[in-house]
Amino acid sequence: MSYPYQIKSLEEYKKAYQQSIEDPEKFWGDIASNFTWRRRWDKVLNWDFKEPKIEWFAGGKLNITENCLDRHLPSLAEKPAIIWEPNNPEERTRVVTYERLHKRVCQFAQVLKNNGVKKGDRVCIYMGMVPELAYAVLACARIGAIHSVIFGGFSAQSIADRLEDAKAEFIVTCDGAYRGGKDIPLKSVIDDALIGNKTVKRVIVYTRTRTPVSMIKGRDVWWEDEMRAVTESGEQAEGYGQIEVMDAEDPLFILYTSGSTGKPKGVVHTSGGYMVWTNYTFVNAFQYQPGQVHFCTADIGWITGHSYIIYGPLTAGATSIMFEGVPTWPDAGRFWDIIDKYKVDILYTAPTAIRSLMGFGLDPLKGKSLASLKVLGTVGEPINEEAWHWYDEHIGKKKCPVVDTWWQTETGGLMITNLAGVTPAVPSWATLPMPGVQALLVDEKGQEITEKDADGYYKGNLCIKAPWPGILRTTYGDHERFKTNYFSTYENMYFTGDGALRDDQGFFRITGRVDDVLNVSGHRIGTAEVENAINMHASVVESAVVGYPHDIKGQGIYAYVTVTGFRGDEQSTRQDIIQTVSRIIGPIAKPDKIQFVSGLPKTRSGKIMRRVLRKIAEGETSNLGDTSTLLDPSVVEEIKNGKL
Ligand code: 6R9
Repeated sequence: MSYPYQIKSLEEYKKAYQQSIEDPEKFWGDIASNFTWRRRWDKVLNWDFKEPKIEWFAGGKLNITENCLDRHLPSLAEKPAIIWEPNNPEERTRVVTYERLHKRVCQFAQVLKNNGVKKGDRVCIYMGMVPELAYAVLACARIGAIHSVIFGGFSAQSIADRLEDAKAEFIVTCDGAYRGGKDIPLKSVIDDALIGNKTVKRVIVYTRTRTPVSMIKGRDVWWEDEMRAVTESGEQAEGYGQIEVMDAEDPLFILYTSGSTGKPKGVVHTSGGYMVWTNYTFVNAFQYQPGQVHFCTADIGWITGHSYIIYGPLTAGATSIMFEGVPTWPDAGRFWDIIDKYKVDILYTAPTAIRSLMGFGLDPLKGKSLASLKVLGTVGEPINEEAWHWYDEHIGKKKCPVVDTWWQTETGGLMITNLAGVTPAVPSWATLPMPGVQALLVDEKGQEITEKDADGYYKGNLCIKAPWPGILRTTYGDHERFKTNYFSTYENMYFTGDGALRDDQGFFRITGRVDDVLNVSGHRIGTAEVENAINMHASVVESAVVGYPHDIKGQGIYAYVTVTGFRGDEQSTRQDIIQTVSRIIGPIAKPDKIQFVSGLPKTRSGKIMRRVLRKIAEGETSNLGDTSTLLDPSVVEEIKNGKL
């Protein structure tokens, strides 16, 4: 594999950026020509942010799995596509070559077909990090079914909501999953999610933990039986694992993510643009070289796993590590062991993981070489300088460029990042936009910021002026919501929800969300979602949730709650509320702090003044700003003085 579009110097970056803005159609058309298409596109880009409508490579026909698998077979058949590291380091690892991956994906594609899955059907995938998860994702893509992967930490209720929203008819799951010292009974969670569900026709269950499961006749089948049936029926059978030729703009997947209001929304990505974008950003930001081993520590349940464990690396013919476990089990040296074991070249992880590992000191690094590392990356949340330097010094030994990659579920791939060793790195700055990304900062009214603040930076809300190939195309089943969420705050711009600074060189530093979305350990959670879950508890009258700075998680969840009374004492009611949130959303959304209050600070029109609550949660009680519009300012005094 060679990547003629890999940028090799700052000059080349500047040139590529310029070209991508001046003539995006030529720029992206040239790059897309390096992929396998069944039919060339008629038009590289059609767009209108007002409608909004975005099409890349319209009229083009392809299948993304042909680009991930088939086209590599002549040269990379024996090369590892996926190296799987089990939760338990004593268990056998699995090396899946491109040839084997191709075969397994074709087989499972046939299994899906045998079970009635057709092009456009939604298949929900709720599995642990086993290679079969990657097979399932790619098999869906191969036959044109729309995959919707749900992270294993979400509750039955969250799954039920997503199944309903996507009107999914099929589920692929596991009996259970191993994560550190825990066994998670995935199938049993699915069973709970399916109570009352009328659309799901088939559940395919892969055996991982041998946890007892209840298999429902006519609905549930075993992965192993289905795969055996396919292989025994003769691999050469006509149509076996056959590719569905997709339109460039056919949906590839739905991935649910939290917004500032309501339930999570189903972000829709399509085939052609997403393929080009994940590949282009992978090859450029990490400066991937053929033969290198790439280790992205994310779960495939998040966009980072979709784009940088599966699609980006595989379209590039890379070797991608898939790790089933957690960084601190059996001990805090696990990542470092994996790096030495497989001679990992690129490590891509989250600031929260770095901070948590920093907390163990340098002992877990003793005896680890880490000499294979060439590039380090971070994603998911702003990285503080201390963590950046620790990563650079103790993991990269000051010889590996650190790329700080800012992007979102909605952007499909990296948006603002330095390119490893090619463009400058600045601790805690994401720095420069990728070619094709026209980022700008605006004020509340949508006017571009032209004046610097007292510190010498431009400061505002981060927007993007024109589409890049990986932009989301809609929110599933609700195009109006897509418009309201992303294109209505500011006219003719995609609004990211993030605030940022920019310096004179055009470098960006992302400061965090400016909307009601929290970022807890790199996971997006809407305050409204957590409030709704808290409010389900029988003793709760109302609640307000804000984020506060947390040493390891980046942000913690702080809930102000009014109750009708305590069942038992305060502490047991607190535990009950936490349990409720865990049931309704999942353990990742559990509040870190709950403060019981007699009332919430509301304006005369009934709006909760979150600004004030945020300040109190941050411990900044001296300057709460103007509270004169509050209905009852004494509430603020009480909350300020209240103990946790
Ligand atoms: C890929 C991913 C998106 C939100 C985004 C921003 C935050 C991501 C960041 C970062 C600062 C970085 N974020 N990367 N903030 N620096 N390098 O994380 O997608 O789960 O949708 O979250 O994460 O606030 O808006 P997603």
